[in-house]
Amino acid sequence: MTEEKTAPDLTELLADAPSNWGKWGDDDEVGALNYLGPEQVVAAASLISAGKVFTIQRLIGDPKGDPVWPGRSPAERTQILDESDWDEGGKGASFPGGLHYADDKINCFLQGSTQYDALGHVWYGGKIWNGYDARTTIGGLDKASVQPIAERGVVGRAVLLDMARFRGKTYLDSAEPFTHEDLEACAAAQGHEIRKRDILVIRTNYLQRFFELGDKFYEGFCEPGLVYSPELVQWFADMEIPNLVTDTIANEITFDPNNGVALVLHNALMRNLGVTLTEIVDLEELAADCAEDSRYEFFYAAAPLKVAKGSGSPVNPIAIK
Ligand code: UVW
Repeated sequence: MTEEKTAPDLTELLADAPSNWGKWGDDDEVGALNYLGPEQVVAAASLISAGKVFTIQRLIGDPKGDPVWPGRSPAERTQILDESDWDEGGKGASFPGGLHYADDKINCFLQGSTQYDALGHVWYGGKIWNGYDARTTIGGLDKASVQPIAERGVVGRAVLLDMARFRGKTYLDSAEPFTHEDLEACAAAQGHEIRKRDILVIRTNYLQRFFELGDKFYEGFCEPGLVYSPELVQWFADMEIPNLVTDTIANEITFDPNNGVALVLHNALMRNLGVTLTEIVDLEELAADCAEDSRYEFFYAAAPLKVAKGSGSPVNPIAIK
């Protein structure tokens, strides 16, 4: 993947963009998650009425394949011990009482499945979230790793914005853009509003194409998604959005159609505003249920794994209605 020759530098493009650096102190590592305090958690709990629970992680090690960012490889699960290890000459240890057990391990990118990105996962201009030096990432994230996000947990009111249904499509097209105004229009069509401090959960169903096309999915790779504009970034800042969750691999249009820059919003939202990003979720069952009961608001809880110095972590978020 190459940056277009004419693409401006992010330092130039985002020179006047809003920033939350320092807003929660010089030591902050969780950014806009600070918007989710006890008040938001208690209010979100009031959305639980039917007792319906949805887990929105994609399967790791799916026999049909795991969609990952180009250049990353899917998780590999290796069986270490199983019943055959207690056959004649096998490596299974003998335990008093006759215990046998299965063991396995996975070798995976921490961003290679449904995941939270650490705030220090992307940067430009030599600085990561909150102004920490990008050299603090060398050999592992000393600052703004996924660990503080995992220790805090993410709980709040979430709204599903079903952009695919809103546009009358099975899934959005490659490189199909949408804006914050489209999100508001989608919410209005669904019969609710987006409130301050809502966790935004956006459905494109784009990854269905991965399962339909196989490796061809990656030809001319450019996902659909939100597109950078100064107004969109200001809207996220004003709305105090803590967390953006999507069912695409990288949460935004891959290459900005206006300037060719890759992953502008990773930088404008995550690096600069501290908005946490959650990627590759599976929203199909939840979205079908929202369409059926016309309730697009729900209680959301997620805790990525506590990985020391990690730049991301797998997660299985839960939505409850
Ligand atoms: C990159 O940052 C390249 O990808 P992602 O956010 O999907 O981990």
